[in-house]
Amino acid sequence: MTKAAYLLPVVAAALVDADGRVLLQQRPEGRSLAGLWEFPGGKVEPGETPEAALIRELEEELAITVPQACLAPAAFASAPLDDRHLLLLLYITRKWTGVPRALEASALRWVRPADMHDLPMPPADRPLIGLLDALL
Ligand code: DCM
Repeated sequence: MTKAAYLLPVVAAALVDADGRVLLQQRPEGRSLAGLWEFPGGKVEPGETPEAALIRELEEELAITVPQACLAPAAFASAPLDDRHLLLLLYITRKWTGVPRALEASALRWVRPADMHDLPMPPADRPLIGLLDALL
């Protein structure tokens, strides 16, 4: 019997600064995909809306507050992950409160989409670079 596909919903943010650069964070040692540069975000927990999950993740990971009205869904991509399939939904935001701090990541970096091609990124994040470049 074929195992049912198991989708893992993940949300992430492209935080865009006044110069059109986007915040990436480096996944820490000891976690899956360690060392790779990702759009900040994480899993949508059962019962959570994607927007609520993203607001929670951005507070937990970066200590910033993003008003829900400032989250614009922009693009999605998917990638196999172990025996599951990760579905990554990317939101663009240009407005938040607080200065991003790396509470969970090993480093933060502001990067133009055109320069992201040179960075190692998780498989679901990589296809979003071109879309982001076209949108910003
Ligand atoms: N993930 C990803 N790209 C992101 C954020 C997360 O591929 N921008 C993946 C990494 C993990 C899973 O989603 O496999 C859950 O993330 P976390 O470990 O941060 O909760």
